[in-house]
Amino acid sequence: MEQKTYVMIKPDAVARGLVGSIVARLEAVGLTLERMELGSVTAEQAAANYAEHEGKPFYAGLVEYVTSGPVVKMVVSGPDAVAVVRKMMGATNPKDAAPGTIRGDFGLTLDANIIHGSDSPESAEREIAIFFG
Ligand code: D4T
Repeated sequence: MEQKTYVMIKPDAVARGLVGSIVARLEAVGLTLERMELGSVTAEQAAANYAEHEGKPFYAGLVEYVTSGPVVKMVVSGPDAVAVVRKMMGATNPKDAAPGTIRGDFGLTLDANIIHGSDSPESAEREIAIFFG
């Protein structure tokens, strides 16, 4: 089924110059870049995006990290785009992510896990509204 998903390259990955490598992988499988923007995440956007984690011990660090520098925000579309991007990202913790996945190949620790991708079509719709208005 044709879907849209929200994908975000996180600050450490942008700072390390990984944008091209990551975008190339998304394009290589045939996903379509509908929108792409380099910019910052506001505290309000971070709070809205990570509302499910509010109150957890890692929440403050997570918000601080995602607002710490420029990110690349994208809307990506294609057949089953939500699941395809999640598969390409790999496990949340880069140390557990399989080689060949984006987190497995480019990341090392959970607190800087390279990339975000929506976990359902409903999340995608919500997140696209948060980050693209
Ligand atoms: P995101 O939302 O960044 O795509 O990641 P996931 O969907 O794969 O994972 P998540 O929502 O469980 O975690 C969101 C974000 O919080 C960081 N985190 C998570 C952390 O720093 N410590 C933790 O213990 C957990 C569970 C990493 C990703």
